[in-house]
Amino acid sequence: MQKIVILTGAGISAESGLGTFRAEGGLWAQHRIEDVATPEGFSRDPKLVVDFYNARRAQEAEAAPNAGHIALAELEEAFSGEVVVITQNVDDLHEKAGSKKVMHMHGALKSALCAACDHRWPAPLAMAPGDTCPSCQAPAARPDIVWFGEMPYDMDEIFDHLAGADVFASIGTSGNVYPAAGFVAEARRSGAHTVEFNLEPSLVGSQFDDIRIGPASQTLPLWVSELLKG
Ligand code: BJW
Repeated sequence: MQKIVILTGAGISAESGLGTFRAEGGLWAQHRIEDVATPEGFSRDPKLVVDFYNARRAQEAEAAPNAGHIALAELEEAFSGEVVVITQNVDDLHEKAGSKKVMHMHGALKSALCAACDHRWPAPLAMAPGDTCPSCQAPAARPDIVWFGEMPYDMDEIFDHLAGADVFASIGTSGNVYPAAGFVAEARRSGAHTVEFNLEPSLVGSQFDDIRIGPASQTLPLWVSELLKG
């Protein structure tokens, strides 16, 4: 076994106090997806969208990684092969836990993006609609987040990792959103052993070889110690 590819979703950060999307009372119960997670919503009401991400950036600043994030960082440190974390999460808890190879396919709260020239820079804690781009000076700053209808980041590299995976693990994601929900099928096609970690089987749960039910803060440390014992 040389390569472990890990997909994470909102569930891994739930025990750090960051809300998931589709749970009862989750983010999508409080905000309409069309209003805060689409380019059209941003054009209609940029202040609503910027405030939504400002609030989440403030929560991120206070949040600490939990035992699930820490177990994955320890795996990367101790495993003799390669460990790649592909996260749908826009928070920085994998990095805070010490993971080095982290790909943020849906963007990052800590980053701002210029809608005019695609320049990226570190986002201030509070962005404002019409903030100017430090590179081209256009008043076109937006949160560096992948909204519905936009292409997730680093897809070519991600599909290369999936094609080379010996183990594919999916953690705390409901399987509602593509292309991430299709990664298990891709990894299976490449012959990877596939394992899901969730409180309940996800929408694509039937495609996994193994399902570990329970909070990620408990199931991940056990799995990591199994892997490292060989
Ligand atoms: C625990 C736990 C604990 C709780 N321990 N577990 C029809 C078919 C197929 C696709 C489409 C379609 N129509 C449209 C599309 C495309 C669309 C899509 O998928 N739509 C669906 C709704 C149908 N996708 C897109 O538009 C994407 N772009 C795209 O497809 O481009 C074209 C393309 C084509 C081909 C290749 C590549 C690209 C872009 C998607 C952008 C998603 N953006 C969001 C918001 C922005 C980020 C943010 O604000 O944070 O990303 S939506 C939201 O959902 C967010 C998340 O990253 C994403 C996934 O959510 P996640 O992480 O799964 O959270 P939840 O809440 O759903 O689930 C949490 C899970 O954790 C639950 O299962 C719990 O049980 C579990 N859990 N506590 C373990 N302690």
